[in-house]
Amino acid sequence: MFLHIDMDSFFASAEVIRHPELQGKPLVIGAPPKEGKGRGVVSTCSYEARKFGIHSAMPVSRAWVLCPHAIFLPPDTKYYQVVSQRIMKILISFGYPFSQVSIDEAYIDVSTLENYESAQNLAGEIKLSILNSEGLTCSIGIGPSMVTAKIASDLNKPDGLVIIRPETIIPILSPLPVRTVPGIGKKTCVILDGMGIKTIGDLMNTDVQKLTEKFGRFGARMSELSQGIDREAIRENESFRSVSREYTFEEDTNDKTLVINTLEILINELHNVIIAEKILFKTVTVKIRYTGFKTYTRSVTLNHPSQAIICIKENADKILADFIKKDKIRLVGIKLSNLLPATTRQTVLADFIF
Ligand code: TTP
Ligand code: MG
Repeated sequence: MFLHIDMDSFFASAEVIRHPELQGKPLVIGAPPKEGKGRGVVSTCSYEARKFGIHSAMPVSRAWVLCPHAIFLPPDTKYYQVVSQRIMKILISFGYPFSQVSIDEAYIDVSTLENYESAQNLAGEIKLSILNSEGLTCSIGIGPSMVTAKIASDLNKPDGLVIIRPETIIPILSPLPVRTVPGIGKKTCVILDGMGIKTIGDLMNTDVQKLTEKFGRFGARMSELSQGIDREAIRENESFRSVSREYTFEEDTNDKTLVINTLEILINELHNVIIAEKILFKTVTVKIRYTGFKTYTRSVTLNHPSQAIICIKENADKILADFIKKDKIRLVGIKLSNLLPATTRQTVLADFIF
């Protein structure tokens, strides 16, 4: 049994908290609209703005036409990350296996609870706790699998609480459009539509062989997901907090090239680990120990999780530049922390324009 927690209109609601005068107004977070000439997109918008047809990923120029009197604000991802971290801490504090999957959503595994009523009570407590401490509402879905919990959290937004029980999977999921299934994007939808598959019910009733012929392994996964079956288990964020490598030079050195090359080797090693373990990182830390054992560390935290080696290298080089001085270096180290499992959802997050 899983809970999926997703904050309501997250960036917009976070802005309302620090600008209470925006409460109840149509609020659009995104690139500057420039009186309709702006070329960027909408990150998100308040539910009041959604009434005008505005939604995430829409060109801001279109949002401007739909609701010129809306308040437009640029995203402040640093601030949203801080709020997000506080919310995730609240979720962790309930003590169940936990996995954050994007800036505003997480799963918790409540299989140890006796029944759906207990899960529902817990969800109520979580909602209250986030509301009391952050002033924000979220929507929670409860289901026998991660995919059902995720679908459920989206069914009654905002401030929703929806339970899908094993016996209600078919009646609840069947009428929903295939697009509702996490992982089924626009392109897949078009192909499915061409096969006459429009609803999750259609997908459930399609022979899995027909789907694998068209989509390969993903076809089989789609078929399972449509039945609410998800073999994914929570890979706990806490299971590893960081991965690191360090190297002590034979002789203390202030040879810049040697230090940079050594760090590069360590970075390559670490990168292999995170690829093999399918994890994303958000924080890069460089450690330097000088002759005499004086040790320094400095970190950079990214706005969103990454698996890119270039991200490690660029940040490490920047930090290192400050560390290479006249003093000789005894040890160099690199650490990646703030780790997340690389689930399918992350690829979606990485697509966001931050
Ligand atoms: P979502 O949870 O998808 O959206 P939301 O929280 O704004 O609204 P909802 O109530 O429907 O859950 O995404 C979380 C945040 O991620 C969102 O507040 C802004 C950001 N985001 C983007 O920047 N671009 C996007 O295209 C999407 C979908 C989200
Ligand atoms: Mg959300």
